Amino acid sequence: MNKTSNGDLQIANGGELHQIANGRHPSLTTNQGVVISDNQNSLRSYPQGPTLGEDFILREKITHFDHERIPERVVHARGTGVHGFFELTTSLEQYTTAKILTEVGEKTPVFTRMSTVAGGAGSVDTPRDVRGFAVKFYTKEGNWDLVGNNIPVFFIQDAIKFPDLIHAVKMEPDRGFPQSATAHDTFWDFISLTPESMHMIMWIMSDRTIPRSLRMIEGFGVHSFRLINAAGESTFVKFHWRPKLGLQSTIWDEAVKLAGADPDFHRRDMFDAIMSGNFPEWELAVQLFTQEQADTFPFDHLDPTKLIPEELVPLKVIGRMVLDRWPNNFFAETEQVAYCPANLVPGIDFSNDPLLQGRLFSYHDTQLSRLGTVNFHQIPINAPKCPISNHQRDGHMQMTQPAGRVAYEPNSLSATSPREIPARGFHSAAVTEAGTKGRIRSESFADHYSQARLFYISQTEYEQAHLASALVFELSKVEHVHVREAIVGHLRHIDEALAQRVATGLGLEQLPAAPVAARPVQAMKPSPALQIIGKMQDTLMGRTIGILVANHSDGAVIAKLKQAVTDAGATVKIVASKMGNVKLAGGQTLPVDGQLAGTPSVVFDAVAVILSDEGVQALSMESAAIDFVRDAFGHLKAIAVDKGGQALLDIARVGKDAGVVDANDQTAFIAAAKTRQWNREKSVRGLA
Ligand code: HDE
Repeated sequence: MNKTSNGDLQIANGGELHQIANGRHPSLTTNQGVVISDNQNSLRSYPQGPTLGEDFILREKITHFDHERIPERVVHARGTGVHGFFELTTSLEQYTTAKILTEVGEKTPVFTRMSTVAGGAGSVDTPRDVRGFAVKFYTKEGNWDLVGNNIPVFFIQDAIKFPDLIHAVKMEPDRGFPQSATAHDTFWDFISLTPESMHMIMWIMSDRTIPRSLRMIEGFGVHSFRLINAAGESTFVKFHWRPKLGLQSTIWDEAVKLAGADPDFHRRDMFDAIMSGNFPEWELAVQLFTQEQADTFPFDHLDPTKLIPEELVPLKVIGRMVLDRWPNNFFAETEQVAYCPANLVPGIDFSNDPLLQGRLFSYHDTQLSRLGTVNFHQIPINAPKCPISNHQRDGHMQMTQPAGRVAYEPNSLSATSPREIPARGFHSAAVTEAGTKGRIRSESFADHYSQARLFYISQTEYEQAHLASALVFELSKVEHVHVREAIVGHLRHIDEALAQRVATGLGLEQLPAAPVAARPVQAMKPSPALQIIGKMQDTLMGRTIGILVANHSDGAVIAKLKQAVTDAGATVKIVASKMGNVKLAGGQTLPVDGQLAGTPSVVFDAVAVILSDEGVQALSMESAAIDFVRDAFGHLKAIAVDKGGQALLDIARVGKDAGVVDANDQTAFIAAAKTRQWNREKSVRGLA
C-alpha cells in the first residue's frame, strides 16, 4: 500500500491501482470483486437454522483459508528474507563478461534469504545449525542466484549422499524428534560412517553455528565456479560475503536460553535493524585462481569439503551488499522466493564439483512441488527485472498472455518473435574434458582430515574449548556408545588432544582406536582467518545494551551511559519489573522497553544495572533479576554497575573482574562491551 502525494492510499488490486480517499477504507470484496455486506455472519435459513450451502462468500473464504499453506522447504524451511542492493566497486572485466561483475557503481537489486537447515518453518532461530545465505541478484542480464551457507565447506562430496545426510539430521522418523538439532543418534551415526564430513564437523561444532545475529555471519558460495571473459578464457572463482559488523556468536548456554526467551531472535533482530535504518552490509570478495594454480594445491578445489585458505589465494573485495527493505509480505516474498544454483548469467559458469552438479537440478525440482507450477518464475519475487521472451507456453497459473500465432523457433511467419543471440547469449566454458565413465570418487578427494585439523589448530584456546565442549554435549545425547567411540576415533586424526578432551568429557576410559585414514594427514600452517574471535570488529555498532532499573534509579547515570553507548552505535533498552514508566531519583520518569521476566539478559550484548537501595531490595527476591545478572556474567558479557547494581551482583553472588565496570566509566564499559570476557569463562563453567 503506498501513499500518493495528496495522502490518498493506493491499493494494488488485480494489477490496477484504486485510489481511496484519505481516511476511507476500501470495500471488502470476494475474489470475484463482489462487495461483501456482512463479514460477521454466514447465511442461515433462519436465526437458529442451519448454514446454507449457497453462501458462496463463506465457501470462498474458508476454501481459500484451507489452502493457505504450501509445502515448506525440505531443508532451510525457516528463513528471514530482506531486499537490498549490490554495488560493484571493482571491475572483474579481465575475467568475466558478466555486467554485474564489470559495471562499477551499478546498483543491482537483490533479495537475500538467511535460514537454518534442519528445523521446520516454525522452529526457533538459535539452534546449533548451519545458516543458509542465499542471494538473488536481479541483474540486467537475468537472475543470478548465489545460494550459499555461512560455512565454506559441506558435509559430503557427492550429491547422491544428500538425502541420506538430511534424513540423518532431521527428526528421527519413528519418534518425530528432535526438531532442529544435530544432538541425536541418527545424525552422529551417519557422520561416524562418513569421514569426509570431519572438516564440516569442526565448523559445525564451532560457535559459527550459534551466531549472535544474521547481520554478523559470513556467507560462502562454497563450490568453485568459473568466470569467462570476452576472449572465452575461464578462471575459477570462490565467492565470500564478509559482514561489516564483524563476526559474533553466542555462548551455547545463551543460545539455548534464547530459544525460550525469543524463538524469533534472529528474525526480530534483522527486522529491528532494517526498521530503524541500521542497514546491514557485507563485502563481496572473490578468490580467483587458474587451473595451473589449482594443480599445485595440496587438495582438490572441486571437493566441497575443502576450502582454499586465504593465505594461499587472498580475497579480493569487489563490491558490497546492503539490505535495506523489509518485504511487504512474508509469504509472498520470503516463502515464495525460489533460489536455484543453476540460475547464472553469461560470463559465469559452473565447475565440476559433484555436489554442485547435483544441486543444479534439485532446486527447480523442489520448487515444482513447493510452488506447484513451472510458472513460479512469474511470481513477482522470482521474476527477473529484465525482459523475458521465449516460446514456452501455458502450464498451471500462467499469468502472461503471449499474443500471436507463433510459439516456435525457427519460424518464417513472425519478424518479431524471439531469436537466439550467439554473441550475447549464455555460453559454457569451452574446456576439454576426457576420462572413463563410472560411479567414481576421485582419488584427489581422499584426504578427509588435513583441513579438519587446519581448522582446529587455527582456533584460539577459547574457541577450541567451545568446540570440544560442543562435541561432548552432542555426543552425550547419543545413546549408542559405539557411535560416540567412532567419532572420538576420527578426532584422533584431527588432534590427539581434542580426542582426549572429548573422551574425558564422555567418560570413556580409554581412547578408541582411530579408523584407517585413506591418506596421511598433512601438516598445514594455521589460518587465523578461520577464527571468529580474530574476525570480531572493534565496534559496538549493531549491538544492544540492556539497562536494568527500578524506581529511584539514578537518572543522570542512566542518561550518560545511554548517550555514550548510543553514540558508539548501539541501541539501548530499559528493563524493569513492570512495563510503563519508572520514577527516577530526581522525580523524572523513564519509559520501560521490556518487562524483566520477559526480557532476560540473553537478548542483550552487554548490560548495566542501575539501582537505588530500594530498587535492590525490591529485586533481591526476584529470580528474574538474579538470573539477569548471573546469566550476563555467565555469558561473558560486560556489566556496568552503580552502587545498587553492585549490591544486586553481590546478592546474586556474581564475581568481579575486568568486565564488571563502574557505570560512570562509560569508556571502560564500551571497551568491555565490544567483546566477550573470554578469560572469565574458566570461572563460570567447566569446559571440555
Ligand atoms: Fe541446498 N537445497 N542442497 N545446499 N540449499 C535447498 O531448495 C540441495 C547445499 C542451500 O533460502 C532446497 O528451494 C542438494 C549446499 C540454501 O530458499 C533443495 C544439495 C549449500 C538453501 C536443496 C544441497 C546449500 C537450500 C530446498 C546437495 C551451500 C535455501 C528448498 C547436492 C552452498 C535457499 C529449495 C532459500 C535449499 C537441495 C547442498 C545451500 C532441496 C540436493 C552445499 C541456502 O533443492
